[in-house]
Parts: sequence; structure tokens; C-alpha cells
Amino acid sequence: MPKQRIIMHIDMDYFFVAVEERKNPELKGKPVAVGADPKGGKGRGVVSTCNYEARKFGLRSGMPISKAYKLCRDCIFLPVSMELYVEASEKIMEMFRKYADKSEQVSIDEIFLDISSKVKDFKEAEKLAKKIKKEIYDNEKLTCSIGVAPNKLVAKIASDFEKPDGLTVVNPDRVSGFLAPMNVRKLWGIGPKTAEALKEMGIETVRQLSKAKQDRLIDEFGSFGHEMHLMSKGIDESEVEESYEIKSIGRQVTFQKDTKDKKIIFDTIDSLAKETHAELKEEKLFYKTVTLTVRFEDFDTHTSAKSIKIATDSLEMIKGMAKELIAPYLKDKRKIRLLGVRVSKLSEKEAQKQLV
Ligand code: TTP
Ligand code: MG
Repeated sequence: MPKQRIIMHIDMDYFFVAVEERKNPELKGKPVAVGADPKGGKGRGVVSTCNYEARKFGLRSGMPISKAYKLCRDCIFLPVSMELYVEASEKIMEMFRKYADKSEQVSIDEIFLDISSKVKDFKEAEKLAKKIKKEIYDNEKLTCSIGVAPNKLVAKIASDFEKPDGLTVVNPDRVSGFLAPMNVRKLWGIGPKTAEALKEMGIETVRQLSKAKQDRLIDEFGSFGHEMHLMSKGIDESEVEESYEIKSIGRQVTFQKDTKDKKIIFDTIDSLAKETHAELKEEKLFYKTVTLTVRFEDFDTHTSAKSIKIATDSLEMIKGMAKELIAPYLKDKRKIRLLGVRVSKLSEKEAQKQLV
């Protein structure tokens, strides 16, 4: 039998705002959101995140800033200071990594650690989690929530279980009982559409999903039905994959006023491409794919992408490909609200070396 794995998932609490509170302690205890300026309820853009005081008023990540303002007039809205958060994140992640055999950072404030050979059992893992929480608080004055479990799927669900400042340890024999009462939406890849389809089959909880016949799930959802069946039993064999590489780089902007003006649109693409390219150069990376995001005035959002065979770091190519990609959308009657440019399929190699 393979050795029992012990996986930890750490997620920082209300991260961007927590970093702002640390910088300016007067914010503590007050509702605070990071995002665009609400401009008396007429502002554009969305809430990046907010603290738990603001969440009591119903504010959430991704909510239009105008709606957030309506829900909580007293909320303090701060602009996004990305460099500040990136700097804090880099420091914390480095501290986490030293406790792991293998680590996988999945977002700016989230990381998986495989601690299988670092601790003897789940009791020791719990002690280590407490130690990590204390170290982060003592040194960085930030709180996090930690989940410990036999695999990534359950560890991630566990870290979310007692947020904020939580610690949830799910021993192997507790996995089924832990997942059973949860809504199927907690499982990876089950979004609103799949959840609705499952509901029509009379399945709402993980327990009900675990009792469903696998064949029936496969008939309905193809190979994902098989994955669902495994997840419902708390099985996930995916490895913690060491990956420090950046998966994509991009910028997006919400216009002050929705527009159909070609000059404004092309100028915006140029400046988004320029900013994206600057970061690409800073990271010394090359790309193969350019993706354009267009959101119309009615929030209908489209993305389209174009790839080249050989990796490049050309700025002109980003501009050119993004402009080709925008062309069909310019024929649309609707005005554009948001534009985004992103490069992906990144590599550190030059084109010539990749040809070998
Ligand atoms: P999350 O971990 O999802 O959120 P959080 O840390 O703010 O709050 P929680 O206590 O629930 O973990 O995301 C981490 C950061 O990523 C968050 O602080 C801001 C940013 N973010 C966005 O910019 N937009 C988004 O839609 C989300 C979800 C997060
Ligand atoms: Mg978080």
C-alpha cells in the first residue's frame, strides 16, 4: 500500500485588505474593501476583496463596486496596491515552503504543502500547522486558515471550513464523514450548471453523490462523472506539483465610459499590451498565446485567443494579435465596457532554442 500522504492547504484571510490593515492599523474593525473608487455609487470596476466586517453587509469579491457602495455606504474603499500584496505574498510563501517536501503555490495567497515526510502522523501535522500560524502572525501580523488532510481536494475544502483564522484537520478515517453533508458545489469543477444537473437527478449533497451509481454519472457527464464519483468518496490522487512558473501575464481595464470608439479601443489595446509586455520582459519570459477579453455594456463577456508556433517576446506581436482578435467584436452593436490582454504558454527559452 502506498504511504499515507499528509497534505496541507494554507489560504490567507481577506488577503489584500489584511495587508492594507497592517499598513494602516486604523482600518481595523471597520468595513474595508479593495477595488475601484465607488465615486458615490457611480464608479466602475469590481471589489477585489473585502474584510469580514464588510462581508457582514453582503460585500463579496467580484461584486460591482457600485453595488458594494449601495450595500455599505460606510465602507472604506481603497485602490488596489498590487506591488504591496505581491511583496507580502513572496515573503509568506517563502516561509511556508521551508516546511514542505514539495509545495505548490496556486494563487497569490494560497499554497499546498506536501508534508508527508516532515511529520509522523496527523497529530504532528496539527502541531506543525499551529506553529506555522503562529510564525506568520508573529512575524507578519497576518492570519491564515489551514486545512490538513490525506489529499489536496480535502485539504482545500478543510482550509475553507473554519475561516478566518481556522485550522481543520481531517484524518483519513474522518474524510467521508467530513464531506458527506456538504453541498456538491464544494467539489472541484462542480459549478452552478453541473450542480443544477445533479439536482435534477436528486443529488445535492456529497453523501447523495457518493451513493449515485457511477454508470449513471458517466452517462450524464462523461469522464467527469468518474471524477465526481471519486471525489464524492474523498479520493484525489493528484500530486502537489512544484511549480514556480508563472502561467500567464495580463492586464485589463474597465472604461470610465462604455465605448465603441475605435481609436480609444485600439489605444487601450496598445497600452494593455505595453504593460503586459513590460512584465513579461521583467520576468524574462516568452509567450506563444495571446488572449483578448471583451466585456460588453450588458456584461456579456467573451474571450478569444490566438497562438503562434514559436515562442516570442515581441511587443508588436501582442498588439497585432490582440487587434486581430478584437475585429469581430467591433461589428457588434453594443458598446464595450472592459478590455483585457493576456499572454500565456510562457517559457524561458528563446525561439531558436525551442526549435531544436
Ligand atoms: P481569496 O483567498 O479568494 O480571498 P481573500 O483572501 O480575500 O479572503 P478569504 O479570507 O475568504 O480567503 O483571494 C485572495 C486574494 O485574491 C484576495 O485578497 C484578493 C484577490 N482576489 C481578486 O482580486 N479578485 C477575486 O475575485 C478574488 C476571489 C480574489
Ligand atoms: Mg484568502
